[in-house]
Amino acid sequence: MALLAAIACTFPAVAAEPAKKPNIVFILADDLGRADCGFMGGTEIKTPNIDKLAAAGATLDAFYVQPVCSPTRAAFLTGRYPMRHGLQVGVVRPWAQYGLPLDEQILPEGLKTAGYKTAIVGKWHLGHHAPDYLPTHRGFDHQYGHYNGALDYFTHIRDGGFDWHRDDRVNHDAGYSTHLIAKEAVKQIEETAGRGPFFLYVPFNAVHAPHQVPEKYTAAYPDLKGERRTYAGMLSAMDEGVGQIVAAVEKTGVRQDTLFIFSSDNGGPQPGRVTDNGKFRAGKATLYEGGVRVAACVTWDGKIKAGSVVTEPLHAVDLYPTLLNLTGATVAQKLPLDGKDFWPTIVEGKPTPHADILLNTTPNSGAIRAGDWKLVVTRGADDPDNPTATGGKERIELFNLKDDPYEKATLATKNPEKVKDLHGRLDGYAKQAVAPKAKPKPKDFVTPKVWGEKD
Ligand SMILES: [Ca+2]
Repeated sequence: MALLAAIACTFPAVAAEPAKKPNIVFILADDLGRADCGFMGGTEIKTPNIDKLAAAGATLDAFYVQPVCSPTRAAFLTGRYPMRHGLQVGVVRPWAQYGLPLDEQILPEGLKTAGYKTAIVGKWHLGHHAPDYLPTHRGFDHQYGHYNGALDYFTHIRDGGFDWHRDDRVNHDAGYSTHLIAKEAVKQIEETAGRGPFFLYVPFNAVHAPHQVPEKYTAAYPDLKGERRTYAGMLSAMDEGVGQIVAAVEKTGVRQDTLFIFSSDNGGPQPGRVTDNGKFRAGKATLYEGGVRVAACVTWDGKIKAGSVVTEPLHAVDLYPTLLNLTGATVAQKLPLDGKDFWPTIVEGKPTPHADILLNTTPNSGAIRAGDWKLVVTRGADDPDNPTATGGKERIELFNLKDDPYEKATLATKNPEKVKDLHGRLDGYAKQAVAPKAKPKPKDFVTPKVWGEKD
């Protein structure tokens, strides 16, 4: 009896309380320079709210995304590299007759199986030519914002078509889109917090071109010039919105139960003129670090160590399995995943779960990172109007990112074995790619009055 009692004490009959499912707030900036926020070393532009959020959690120093907008969104929503979706070249342009393929089981669909309320507030950019491709048909309970990139921040028009929607129906809320997105995100938090777990995805169209902002935001930057000054104001406006979102989470009493993720969807365009990617090479639309290694942080009070820095390489595709595992979702992607659960890397300091990370593969280019080594191959320029054409002779660059993080000197000729290894891995991925879907604008294309709605 004494022995049984001892066993009973060691193994209590009452099961441990299951971990509480966190609310997830994912704030995605658009075309943000890697080094423009204070938490990534920026000094010119004031981002106190984003910095405060980052300081409360982990900064991701080697978080990789795709070189442009749509593919990064496809990657994190599916856990699969965009070359599997035909989205590896360019973005989903206004006239595109395709989107994120419908056989993908995307993140909000998985989270709903774990009891989550799901909302997208901001930019979709994954297809709007047919209703089945719109967010409310793809696992989002609620949608607010726009489908295209690069819309006018005040008129909400892109290429002559109106592009502002609520629950995938035209909406005429007036105002600066960064303000509208922040306001709606706050409203969503107020309405859902404390009523079960929620996933709130907030892809701001800030700080993407066209560079537009109410004048009061640029007043803080008298020393900056031209588009850089406007961009700084736009980032300040987005930072203010981030502050409002975090405040709403705190005010509703769910901060301890909320995981925040902040990232850019690609590196800064026009680095050195408009954006600042720090010392990292090049910017948006390239496979150099300035194009794909972005500003990012994750914060969850009490779970992720405040002030920590994760230097292990991770990729946007990892969010899918990481978040589904965290939330106990039971139904997920039926298709093979590229992403891996990075939670142990972030909270326990474990190494990256990846043997290698594909940065992209197209008929004209490709890049892959394995350990400290990175291979970049270029055969020609990726052209969304002719995405399956292959270019000329292949140029190969090999970098050791530990010794040369800014990709100044290729080591390809000195390390033929390493080139062979990485090129073999890259070719292995390339063989699995489906043809890029991008096409030129059809000559007879007529812009609808409202994007996503048939005239
Ligand atoms: Ca972008």
